[in-house]
Amino acid sequence: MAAPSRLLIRGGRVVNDDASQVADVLVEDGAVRALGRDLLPPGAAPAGLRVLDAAGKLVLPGGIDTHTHMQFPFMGTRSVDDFYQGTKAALAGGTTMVIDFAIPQRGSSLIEAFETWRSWADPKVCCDYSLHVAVTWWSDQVKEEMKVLTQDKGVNSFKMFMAYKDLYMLSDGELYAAFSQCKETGAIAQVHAENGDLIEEGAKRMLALGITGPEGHELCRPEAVEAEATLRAITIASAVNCPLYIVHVMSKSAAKVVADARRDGKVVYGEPIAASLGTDGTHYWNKEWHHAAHHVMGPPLRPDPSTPDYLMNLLANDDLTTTGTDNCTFNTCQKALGRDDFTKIPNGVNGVEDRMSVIWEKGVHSGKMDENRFVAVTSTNAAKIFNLYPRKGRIAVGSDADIVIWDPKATRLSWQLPREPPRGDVYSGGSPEPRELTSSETRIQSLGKQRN
Ligand code: DUC
Ligand code: ZN
Ligand code: ZN
Repeated sequence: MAAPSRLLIRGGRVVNDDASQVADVLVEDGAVRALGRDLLPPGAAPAGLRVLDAAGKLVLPGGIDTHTHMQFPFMGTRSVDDFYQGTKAALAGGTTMVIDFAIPQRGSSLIEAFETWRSWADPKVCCDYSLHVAVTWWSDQVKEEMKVLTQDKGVNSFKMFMAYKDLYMLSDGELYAAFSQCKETGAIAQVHAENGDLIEEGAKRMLALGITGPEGHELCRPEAVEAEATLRAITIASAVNCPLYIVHVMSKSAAKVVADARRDGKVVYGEPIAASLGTDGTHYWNKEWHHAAHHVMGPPLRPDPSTPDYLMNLLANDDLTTTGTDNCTFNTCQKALGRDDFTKIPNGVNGVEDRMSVIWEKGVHSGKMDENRFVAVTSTNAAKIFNLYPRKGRIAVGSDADIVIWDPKATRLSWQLPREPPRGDVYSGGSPEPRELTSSETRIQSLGKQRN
């Protein structure tokens, strides 16, 4: 039998969402076995024990990215971070678990979609993962499959789209039915909150005006389109007493709707993402088409430059609860599918590697939140909402050893997009060979310099 893997993380500051303490952490077979001062007496470490000195560092529960789309078949292509590359990027940034989405086509089985995503992820993932399942149509079969997924497959969250008309969008009646089934099964209901009908009309209007570039993507779906859907989803969920989780809160208007609802006593959670906390939608007006197109996602980043700061404030004061990324990366060739029509630009940005450092820089380093709130919004709150706590989201005896040693003084520079617009295949960082960009290379340039 192989010797058990033992690791002692010595002298770091262990940070949970509710308290911090200087302590050693002993890990055995992937779990925390002991936590306390001076677990190892002075002298040589016993054979088979690896010792890591964490003095001056923070020892954090691994980050949980609540929202990714690895190797997602979408808008005529497939997102370029697969479950290997994407989860490797996650680990590089301090995230030890991602929650991706199994998304069935209309009329297809939810269970089959779940199994398909598992067959893609299982052989490739480098970190822990779980799946939300999307409800993209409604029938008695869907209702039954939601029950089977929650009872037999460990699924505890379902996402409903209010946008992507004729592809994924549900009507209000279907939302009502799906929320009711979430309530019945004890799963948490999630929504992509944007008014799909208004987006379709707005896009036609922009194209008729001759606006074909990435700026048309934001202009056809302004903040009110997101805020309206957010309020409608909350109203419907409230009618069936169902807790609701709003994915990718991108605008001040939508965030205010969430904050007001919470003030009114509704059980609503809002999830801003690394991109909306780190940058804004002024990039859609960048002269360089590819620069602008790499920021296209749905819902869009907002041109109001005070948005990232505002969302971070609400994350700090608990109006917003968790953080994801919507990591759904497309390389420059893929983005070019929409060269002449913004509605064909594959929607998606990066962030899985950057989320923790963006929130550290703009949340903690800026003075808006302390280290404990940082842990809450990057890990613990997600673990609680998605039924993973306290195995995940906490460093305590018995918890999984998903541990990040975080140097609060370290800095890292973001990768810079090339000055010259890339043509055809992309050359990155002076590399002589054209190749697909990885998550970190497609990083949004404007996330800027980050301390982690
Ligand atoms: N938004 C994106 O930008 N990409 C994937 C799906 C979504 O809702
Ligand atoms: Zn979405
Ligand atoms: Zn998404």
